[in-house]
Amino acid sequence: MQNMKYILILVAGLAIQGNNAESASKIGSQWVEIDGKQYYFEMQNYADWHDAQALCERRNLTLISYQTVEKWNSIRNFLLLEPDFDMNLWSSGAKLADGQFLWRSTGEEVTYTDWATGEPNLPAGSEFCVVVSAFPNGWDDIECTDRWFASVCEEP
Ligand SMILES: [Ca+2]
Repeated sequence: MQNMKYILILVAGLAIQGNNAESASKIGSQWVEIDGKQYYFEMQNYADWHDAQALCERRNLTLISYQTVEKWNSIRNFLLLEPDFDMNLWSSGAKLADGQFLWRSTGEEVTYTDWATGEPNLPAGSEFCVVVSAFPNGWDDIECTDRWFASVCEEP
């Protein structure tokens, strides 16, 4: 039954692919094309932040970075329509000792943010990695090693 559902989603995805640059379509069980870019949604292997990076690198990909509101909105809107996908996902966001956040996959400073209410809360300098939540909406700095989440990879 699960396979049938994926086939139906795949067919529906192929039907809309190419009609609209902003469309999102499923091109495999976990490869997804959104706004013309391919992402790998790692939904089956939960990992801490370091292992999530390794899972992406194993595919010659990197953990996702959200440089713009458009990119974050695109991923979030896709997730909100995918009940089988996790809403909480690792990003490449990480905090330096001085409290500054970087997208570790690209080395870029984090400029656009969508922190959840009260975040980042920097408790005792223990939360150094950024998980994003499509619902309820918002980002959170959390422990890199103690928590296990799904993740999204992108091409470097
Ligand atoms: Ca936090």
